[in-house]
Amino acid sequence: MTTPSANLKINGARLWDSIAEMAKIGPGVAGGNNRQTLTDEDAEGRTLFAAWCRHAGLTLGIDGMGTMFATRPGSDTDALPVYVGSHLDTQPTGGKYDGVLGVLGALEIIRTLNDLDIRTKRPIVVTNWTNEEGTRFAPAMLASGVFAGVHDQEWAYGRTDPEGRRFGDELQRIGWRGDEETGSRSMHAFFELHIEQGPILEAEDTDIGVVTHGQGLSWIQVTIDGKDSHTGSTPMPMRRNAGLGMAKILLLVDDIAWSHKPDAVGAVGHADVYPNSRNVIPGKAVFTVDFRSPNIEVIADMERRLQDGGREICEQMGLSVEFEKVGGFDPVEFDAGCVSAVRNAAERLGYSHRNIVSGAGHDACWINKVAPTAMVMCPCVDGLSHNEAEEISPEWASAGVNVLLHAVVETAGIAV
Ligand code: HGY
Ligand code: MN
Ligand code: MN
Repeated sequence: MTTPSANLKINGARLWDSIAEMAKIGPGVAGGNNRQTLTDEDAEGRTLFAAWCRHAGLTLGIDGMGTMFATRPGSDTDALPVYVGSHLDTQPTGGKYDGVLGVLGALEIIRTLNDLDIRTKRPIVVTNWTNEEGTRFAPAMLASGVFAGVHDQEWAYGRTDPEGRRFGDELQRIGWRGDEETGSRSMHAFFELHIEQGPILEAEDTDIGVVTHGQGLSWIQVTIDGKDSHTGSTPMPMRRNAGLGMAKILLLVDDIAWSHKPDAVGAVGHADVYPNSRNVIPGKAVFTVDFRSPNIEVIADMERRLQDGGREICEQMGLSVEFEKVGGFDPVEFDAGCVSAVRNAAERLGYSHRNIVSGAGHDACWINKVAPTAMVMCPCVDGLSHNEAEEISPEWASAGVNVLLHAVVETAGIAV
């Protein structure tokens, strides 16, 4: 390992300008972004990112899931590359930094090494993973999951959005379905910078989160069937109200999560009732439960109690209910060597730092299965994310990318 000197720093103004430029693509309605995966806006963002990569002298490769790999050669052409990146797709009411900071921060590393004419031994590959968010096509981290061998690519192609459009067709439509076999690349290591999306770092006035673990996640889609009928003329005892069944199960989800405080969390962010008419008792309800915990036994307990309690609720109400696991991954422990490279970088650069467990899922959680992986986190204002008001400071952004730069350069080695 080569230790870069503490005065090796990025161009923070250039990074901030690039983030602002990308934020113009797929604007939201309240200052954030709506650049959902495989939409025309996603395609526009990819085109801008690809142009920046070419301008930085990088060679672009695209795999069968549309993931973008932009390579800067190293002096040792046989050495496995160091990969660094995140995702450019956003939530429908997403912020400007979730994922984007990690991709454009990785590009800023290249721009900085170019400015200083520093050659690394290992190649460096800047990466934009397709469909990290999983909001249009469940599950989250879909492309990195196929890359890591967790999902089958044909299964992923068949995932549909709320309008019934297939992932594979939409990838073809926007022209970003690559020829490369997904998962055929080998990595020496993978690093991802991401905003914390929680309140800890800001509350503790800490610059850097050294991510040692990622909590596990379980997405369970619940389908309740009752009977559509008139909201006015149907006597209460005769109703089979799927919407009411959903409401009772939402309360059960909250109770289950609280019963495992302080670490477990649970919520329902997606819910549809049918026919969704003001004067029709819903005959059907479909919603997704999102359970998370750093402890795999706790996740299993929450899943079991959801099903047992949900069946009991629906039986009492004359409703039928089905549960389908539509996403999930076990708690993750990141690579000790890569985590040390992140911690050494923060120390060398004089940034305050602390170990942290990632509350959100990230592509790094899957890539950790196929390569030594670690993450860097920076604070975000009020810990707010998946909200258009998501905000970070230029200083936090630069600190995060400086640490990422040092961890990547230390791991890639400097050619003499
Ligand atoms: O759901 C997650 O944790 C990530 O933001 N996709
Ligand atoms: Mn993200
Ligand atoms: Mn996100």
